[in-house]
Amino acid sequence: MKVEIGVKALGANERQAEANRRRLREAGWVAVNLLSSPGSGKTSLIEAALPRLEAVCAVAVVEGDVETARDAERVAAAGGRAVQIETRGACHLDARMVARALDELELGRPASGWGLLLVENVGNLVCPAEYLLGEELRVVLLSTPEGDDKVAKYPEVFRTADAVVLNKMDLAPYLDFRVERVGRDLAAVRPGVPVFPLSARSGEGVEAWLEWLVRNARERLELRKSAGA
Ligand SMILES: Nc1nc2c(ncn2[C@@H]2O[C@H](COP(=O)(O)OP(=O)(O)OP(=O)(O)O)[C@@H](O)[C@H]2O)c(=O)[nH]1
Ligand SMILES: [Mg+2]
Repeated sequence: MKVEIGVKALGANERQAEANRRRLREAGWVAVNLLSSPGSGKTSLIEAALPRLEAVCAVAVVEGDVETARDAERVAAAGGRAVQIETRGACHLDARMVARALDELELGRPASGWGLLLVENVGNLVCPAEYLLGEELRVVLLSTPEGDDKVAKYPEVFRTADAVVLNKMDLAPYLDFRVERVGRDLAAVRPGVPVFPLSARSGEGVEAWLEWLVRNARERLELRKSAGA
C-alpha cells in the first residue's frame, strides 16, 4: 500500500513537471535544476554566472531552501530576479512548488528571444534526485571539501546529471580530493557526462561551464520547438 501511494505521488509530480516544462517552453524559457549537498556552492555559482548569462539571455532564479529567503536575497543583491520557496521541512523541491513560483515570476517572452530559469534545489544529495520539476537540464555540483567518494556513495543523483560541476577547486591544494577518482566513479554511473572543475569564488573554469550551459539550453529549446512538444 505504501509503495502504491509513493508511485501515485511520483506520477502526479511527473505530470505537473511536464505541465511546467510546456508552460516554460511556450514562453521561451528553459529550466535548469541545480542539485548538490548543502553548501557546495550552488548560490555562489549562480551569483558568478548572472552577469555573464544576462549578456546572452533573460535569467530568472527559483531558490529552494527548508527555511529563510537568504539565497533569494543574495541573488537579488547580485542584480538577479529571484523568488524563494521555503519547503518548511521537505528535503526537496517538487513540481507543484515550482508551478507556484512560476505564477509569482510571471515569465513573459523575453526580448532576447529566450530565457534561462535557474532552479536551486534544497541542499541534499538524495531526495531531490527523484523529483522532476520541469527542467530540461540537470546540473549536479560536488565541492572539494565534501570528498572525492561522493559519486560512489550517492550514485542516484549523479545518474540523472547532464553535467557535473566540481566546485571549490581553489581549495584542492589543501585537500586530498582526486578529480581522477570522481571521473572513474562517474564513468560507472553516468558514462560520458561532462565534468567542469571550477571555482565559483575565483571564477576560474566558470566560463567553460557557462558555454556548455548556454549551448545545451538552446539546443533543448530548439529540439522541443521542432518536435512541437
Ligand atoms: N573557497 C571557496 N569557497 C566557496 C566557493 N563556492 C562557494 N564557496 C563558499 O561555500 C559556502 C557555501 O556556499 P553557497 O553558495 O551558499 O552554497 P549552497 O550550495 O548554495 O548552499 P545551500 O543553499 O545551503 O545548499 C559559502 O561560504 C561560500 O562562500 C569556491 O569556489 N571556493
Ligand atoms: Mg544556496
